[in-house]
Amino acid sequence: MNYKQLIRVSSLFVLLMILSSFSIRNMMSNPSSPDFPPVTTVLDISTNTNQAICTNGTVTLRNRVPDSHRHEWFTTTGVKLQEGGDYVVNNLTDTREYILRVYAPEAALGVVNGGFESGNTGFYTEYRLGRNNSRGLWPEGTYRVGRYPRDYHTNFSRSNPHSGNRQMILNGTRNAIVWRQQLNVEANSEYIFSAFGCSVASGNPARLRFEIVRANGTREGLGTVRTLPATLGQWVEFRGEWNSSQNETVNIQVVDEVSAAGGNDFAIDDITFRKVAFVDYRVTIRVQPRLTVTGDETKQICSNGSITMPIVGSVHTYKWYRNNVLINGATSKTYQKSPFSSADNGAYRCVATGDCGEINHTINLTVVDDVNISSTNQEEIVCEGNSYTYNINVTGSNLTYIWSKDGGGSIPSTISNQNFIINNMTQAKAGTYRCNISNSCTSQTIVIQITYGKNIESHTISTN
Ligand SMILES: [Ca+2]
Repeated sequence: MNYKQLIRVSSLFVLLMILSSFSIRNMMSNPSSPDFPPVTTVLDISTNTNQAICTNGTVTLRNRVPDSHRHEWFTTTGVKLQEGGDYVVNNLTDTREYILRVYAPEAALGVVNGGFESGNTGFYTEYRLGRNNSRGLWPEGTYRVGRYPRDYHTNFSRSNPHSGNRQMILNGTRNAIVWRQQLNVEANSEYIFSAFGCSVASGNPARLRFEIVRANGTREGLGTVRTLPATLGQWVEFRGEWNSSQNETVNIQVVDEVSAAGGNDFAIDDITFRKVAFVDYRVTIRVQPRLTVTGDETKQICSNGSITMPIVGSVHTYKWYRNNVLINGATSKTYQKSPFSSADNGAYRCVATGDCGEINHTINLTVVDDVNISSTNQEEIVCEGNSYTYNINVTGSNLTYIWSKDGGGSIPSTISNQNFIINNMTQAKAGTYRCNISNSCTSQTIVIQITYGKNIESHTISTN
């Protein structure tokens, strides 16, 4: 996979792992809530971006991009937070985005036959081409490209190429250019020069130096000069970084610094010179507030009302209790009964549990019962001087009575609340009386119609 392919694949699934570990403390407003143990969660951001990180929690951002050469952490405004390593975000307060900038080498840049699979071609060397036989590399300063070192020197190892079927095998000599190739580089770019080397005969392992020879002849070393391991056939990678300043043609080369004639026999393979590019990966840490609730409260509702847990935060489960008895089936933020009545008065405690804690809240509930007049409207003839009494049957909480009378005229002082009393009937007291009975929830009206009845005078009619 080259780096451009990697970018495409990576855009499909961000290869980031987040390790979050946070302990939940100081989150309970109600001391009766159980304490939560410290929680350690591994978040795979590609699949689980919504997993909770609680306020004041700690998250470790970890680079999980394969083949990354190095990486840096940035804010979204371009402020560098850290060079390399895991980035730890402590004491999270709000949802925020972070950028992981990953530098990785692109496909090999123009190096021809870096793995020597095409044979003895594509490169320059100051070594002489040895003969193609088992004594071909006898004198110092000779080389062959082939399968096994022993094919060209009876004292050399029969070790495999680093990859493929060919490697460059050398009988080392001091300060001669082992391998050189010319390449074009772009301005202000970062490159990685990499090659593999191993010893192929005992004694005086080669010490390889990697260099860039600039167009103006300046030599610039890459990485550190390294001595090959003494173990024959044990390949090690040499890797050096180089930053270009301008577009130019350079030579990249490998030089052996060891002058000894005995030993100093080695092989190289898989030479690459790759430009380093970066890709930004964005990750958002969503911070969930810890569950919070204000203190216990007293609440008055109507029969069709409901009570709601005034909680802030992400909750998974609710449990409701009335006077400490679990209410089966009450598992929502809001508890509603159809209808409520004053018989339901009591202390309602809700226990809410979420990603960021568990919390209690108690609502001391009073239900206002509906106004319900069971009496019917009345029509009555009351004779002058007589009395009339009617008591309205009504239920409901906190009732208010408002009497009115059609056609004007004052309402007798004997009429109050549910008691309709008329004494010593007169014409003026006749009329349609209405009583509106209400509370904070409902109201009803009853009508009492009083007609004046005049007494019939008795006369003696005489006839003659
Ligand atoms: Ca090879």
